[in-house]
Amino acid sequence: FGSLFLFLLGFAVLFCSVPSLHAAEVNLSYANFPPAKTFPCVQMERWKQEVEKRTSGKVQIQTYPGSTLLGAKNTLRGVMQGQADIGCISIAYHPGVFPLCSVFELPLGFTTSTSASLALWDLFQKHQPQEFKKFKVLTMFTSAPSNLMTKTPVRSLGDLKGIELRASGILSKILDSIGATPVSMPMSETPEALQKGVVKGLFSSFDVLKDMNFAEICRYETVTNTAVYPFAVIMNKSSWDGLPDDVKKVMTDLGREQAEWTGKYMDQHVEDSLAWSKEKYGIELITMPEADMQTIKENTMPLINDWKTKAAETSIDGDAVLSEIETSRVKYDP
Ligand code: 3IO
Repeated sequence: FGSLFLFLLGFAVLFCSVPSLHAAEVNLSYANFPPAKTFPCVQMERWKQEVEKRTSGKVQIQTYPGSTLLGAKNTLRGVMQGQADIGCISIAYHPGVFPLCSVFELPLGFTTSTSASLALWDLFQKHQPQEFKKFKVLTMFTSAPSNLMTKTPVRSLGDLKGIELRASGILSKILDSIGATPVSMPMSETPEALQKGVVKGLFSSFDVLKDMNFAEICRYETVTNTAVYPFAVIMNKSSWDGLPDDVKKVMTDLGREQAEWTGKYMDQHVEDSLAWSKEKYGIELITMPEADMQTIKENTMPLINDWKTKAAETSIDGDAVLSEIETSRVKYDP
């Protein structure tokens, strides 16, 4: 009986200690606001897998999509305070907070997420702006160029007059400048606003037709290909400082690659989403008259000057920044 007891005891000790032998040295939480299927969460899972693989399991990352840990507007503060180690933010949800990187909410002429994401990453690397000084920035990327997704057809700017559309940040100002009535809110609040009729459509990239199932309610898609939404993946400073050097290196080396991976995923996914939406809901893709496209260009020009004026208040040379971005656009845009 004694030996049976010892055998069971030994078994219990072994059983309890084995999981801890395999536990990672570093455990990190990663908060994201939109649903798991959307591109910010797809890139989050890819980053998690790459980091876990490249650190041979030394690092384990627990991901929290769909605002299960922190929501769209409190991720910034939550990561600063350490409620999550890592968080994904949409820069447009924080007007005035990012005087440099908000430049990517302007209509700069990027035609893909890949080129805009790489240009944003380069800009950030070059300037290491004050606006992110409380964080370690792990990667950045953008949405694809924004378009109109609406319940009723928008065939010309006339059809846009006064209709309430969801956007955020400077993209809301773009809508205002072309006669729509912008309602600013995060992507994660948009399904309810569309459902209740608070908004009649939205201004974002076409990936969400599929990933948020907006094609069901917004059957008309008007191509404008204007500004993108910039994103940043931020890490709590003391969580970062506590990482072993080899882990820091893995994450640092991944920054640009992740920006490009996300851009490429997004550009392909926009195509997939449009094809899916046509097939499933018979959505109509609308092209604006050339004259209206010209009007959009002209009406949104003043927003560039508004940005420059704001940037100047924090000693940012807006003209220099815009010309660096233009150089990147020529280099990266297809
Ligand atoms: C976006 C945000 C969350 C999930 C999918 C998305 N596709 C494009 C965007 C950009 C956007 O509209 C936003 O609100 O940041």
